Amino acid sequence: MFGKVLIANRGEIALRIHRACQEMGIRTVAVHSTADASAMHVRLADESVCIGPPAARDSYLNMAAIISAAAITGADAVHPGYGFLSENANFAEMVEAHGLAFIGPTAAHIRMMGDKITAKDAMRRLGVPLVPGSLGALASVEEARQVAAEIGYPVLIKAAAGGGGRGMKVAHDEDEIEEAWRVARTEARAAFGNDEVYLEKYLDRPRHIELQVLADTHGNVVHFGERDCSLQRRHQKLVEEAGSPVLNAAERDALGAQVTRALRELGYRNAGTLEFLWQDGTFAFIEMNTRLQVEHPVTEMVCGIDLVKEQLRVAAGEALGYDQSEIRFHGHAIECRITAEDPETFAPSPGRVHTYHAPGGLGVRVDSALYSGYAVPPHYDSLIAKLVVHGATRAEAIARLRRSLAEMVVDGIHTTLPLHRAIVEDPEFQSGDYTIHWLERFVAKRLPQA
Ligand code: MV4
Repeated sequence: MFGKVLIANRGEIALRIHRACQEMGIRTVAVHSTADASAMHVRLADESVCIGPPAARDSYLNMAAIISAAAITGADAVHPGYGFLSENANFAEMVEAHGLAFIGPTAAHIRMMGDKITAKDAMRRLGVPLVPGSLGALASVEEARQVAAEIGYPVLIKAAAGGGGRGMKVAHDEDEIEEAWRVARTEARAAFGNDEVYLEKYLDRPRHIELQVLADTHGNVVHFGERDCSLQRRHQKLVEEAGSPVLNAAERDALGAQVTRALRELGYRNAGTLEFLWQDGTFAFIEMNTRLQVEHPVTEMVCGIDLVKEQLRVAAGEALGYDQSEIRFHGHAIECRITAEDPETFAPSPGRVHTYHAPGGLGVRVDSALYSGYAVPPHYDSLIAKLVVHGATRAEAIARLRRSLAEMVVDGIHTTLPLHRAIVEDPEFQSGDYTIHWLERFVAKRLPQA
């Protein structure tokens, strides 16, 4: 096992990784910007190195500074967390070129999945179901028109380098295809420096359901079930659940068997998540994330495993040591992402937290790097805490969530706690009957009428 791991991240996820390392007897190195000198991940790590000024591009995205910090401290592995450099294939390559282990997949697999066209092509060849659409990149607007005519409108033109909904345009009929093609390509070029686009049938009311997988370097691949991440606004997830309210055990097993077979054939390693759109009982693969995800705790709660420890073990070359039949799903878990934002306008609300009180009790977990007196810096993502609850049933998890949200206090800044309190009271949320569009409408209804 590794002796020392450098954590190339900040906030709650840096702390989350530190905790796993500490329990495994692994020393930790925190890296931080000048804005994060008094951050909790820096306080708790065994060692810390300042890697640059506040702007992420000069610190948490500064590959040379991070590799130097690893060399200076004698770390033997790097955990990238999520965001920042976690899906940067060049960084994974650089880490390994310096004799360090990258706690994640190979650079080749990061690169393959980073391009949505090569990702879909790989999954298609491996027999994973996809949304109907173009085979590969579109060469011209004529080709887009031809594929759209074959599969039927509405269609969606998407950027190969896409993500977060940028470079994505719907065409409802043939009259809209030229404009959608032009706008998608322009946005993709501006956002990603890559104007390759592809086309898919547009699903109008899907759920976003993703499957957590883990692979060792000995050919063993397992899945830890699905998460339903449909409750999002402008491509920011607010609430995630495990399992999905619409999936039963047989459907989970069937999807899991298909996906683990595919990833075994691909020679994938470490943790990964396959994203699907689900509509009317059918799954269609859209993208794969080659990192640990923000919402991984709901999976940990229902499976009783520590995904970060598993990542560390397989990165060190250990075999999984268990098979799919030994992974059991217990009860239901829900996560609320609490951000430092106005709960109505979503304007960022950085600043000093006067009082922080985390809820507790059976089945309650809070992943947060907050403390009373901490000043949330304005330079980074606004996530300040993940409140995760577990219950024997979805109804028990919801009751536990309601009382945990009532107990939690974050004073001094605006947070989305009031919005989460409203969501748990909603009968449609409670029924589990929602799509990716539900939260957008819920937020609009709450706003004072103009
Ligand atoms: C789609 C779709 C409908 N049909 N693809 C949005 C970002 C990217 N990850 C994929 N996205 C979508 N792809 C087809 N063929 C709807 C979305 C989508 C979405 C997907 C998941 C979660 C939230 C979403 C919000 C808006 C649109």
